[in-house]
Amino acid sequence: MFKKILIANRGEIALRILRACRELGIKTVAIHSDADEAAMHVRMSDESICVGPASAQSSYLNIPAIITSATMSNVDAIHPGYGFLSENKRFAEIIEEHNIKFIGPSSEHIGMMGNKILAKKIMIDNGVPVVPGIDKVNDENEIKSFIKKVELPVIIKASSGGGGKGMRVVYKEEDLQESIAAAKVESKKSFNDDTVYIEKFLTKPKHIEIQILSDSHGNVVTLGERDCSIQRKHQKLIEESPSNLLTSEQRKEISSLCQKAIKTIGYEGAGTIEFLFENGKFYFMEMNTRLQVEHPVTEMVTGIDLVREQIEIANGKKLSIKQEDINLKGHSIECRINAEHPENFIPSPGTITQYHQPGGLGIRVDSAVYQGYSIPSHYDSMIGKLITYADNRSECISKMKRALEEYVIMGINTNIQLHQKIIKSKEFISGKYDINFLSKFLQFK
Ligand code: MV4
Repeated sequence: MFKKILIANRGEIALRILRACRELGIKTVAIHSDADEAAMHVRMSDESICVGPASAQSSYLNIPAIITSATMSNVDAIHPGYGFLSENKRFAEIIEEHNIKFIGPSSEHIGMMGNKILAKKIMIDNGVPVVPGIDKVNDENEIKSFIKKVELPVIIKASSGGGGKGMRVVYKEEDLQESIAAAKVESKKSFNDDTVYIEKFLTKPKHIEIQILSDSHGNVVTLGERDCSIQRKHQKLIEESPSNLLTSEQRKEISSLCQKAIKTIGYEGAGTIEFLFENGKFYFMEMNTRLQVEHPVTEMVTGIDLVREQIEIANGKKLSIKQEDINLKGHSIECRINAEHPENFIPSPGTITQYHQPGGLGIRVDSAVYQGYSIPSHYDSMIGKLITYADNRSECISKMKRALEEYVIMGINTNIQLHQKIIKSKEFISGKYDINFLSKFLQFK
């Protein structure tokens, strides 16, 4: 087994990885910025190294400083967490070149899925359903006949995109060329690549994603789905597993298609296959090649420690879990706790003057904050995740209600009150919400 791992991240996910390392008897090296000297991930690690000034660009994204830290501290592997460098092909490549194990897929697989047109082609070739679309945007006649077939609206997406950048929805045929041009400019600016493609725009889909684990020996398991439809400006707010709108047949069918595709491409590690789900049908959107923020809800309903599995897979171990042993049991919901105003969403850095986190059966808090901690202004506003688990969905919601009431965070604004309102809404309680729910809810509340 690895003796020492460098954690190239901060906040709750750095702690999550650190905890898995402890349980496996692996030493940890934390990296941090000037602004994170007092951060919990630094305090809890075996060693820590300052990699640069406060800005993410000069610290958590500073590849030379991170590689130097890894070499100097003699680690066997690097875990990138999520965000920052976790889906950076070049970072994975450089780590590979230094004979350090990147805990994640190969740089080739990161690059493959980073190219959304290529990712879609691979899924089509493997029988995974995708949104109808075309990847040539310079032939106006071809686009016109595509629109005739699928009908407006259509959406233009950046091939290097993700998270909504470089996207344009087209409702009228006369707006087409202008929208393509605008999407190209934005995409060039954001990703230095102006390749775009067109898809039929689904107006009321859910965002449902399938978690997979794949070892280096060709064994692939799927771990059910997460419904991540409650989001604002492409930031997820609440996620749950399973989705009460999926039948076990639908789950089995999409899972086995994902399993087959992942097996064929020889992918290694944890991964998530994202779908839009509308009128009972799945449409592949993109694949994430990292551990995701919302992984705990899958852990709760499967009983599988995803970070432990990632580390063991990276170490060359065969998956010990068989598909037939994976049974989704009970229900889990995650609320992302952000340091931001609950109504205007303005970030709220500052010192936490009082802190009490909820506890009890079926409550999990993944957070790196503590009483007296000062939230720096330089990074993401997510300061923790409140996860509840119960036998069924309605008990899980009751538990979440209770846990949110118990949570005390003073000195800063948080979105706890917003969560309380959402989980009381009839749309959330029914489970029949789609990706448009939150913006409508915020408008009419
Ligand atoms: C779509 C779509 C509707 N139809 N594609 C948003 C981010 C990027 N990953 C893809 N996105 C979308 N693609 C088609 N063909 C709607 C969205 C979308 C969305 C998807 C999931 C969760 C939230 C969303 C919010 C706005 C738009």
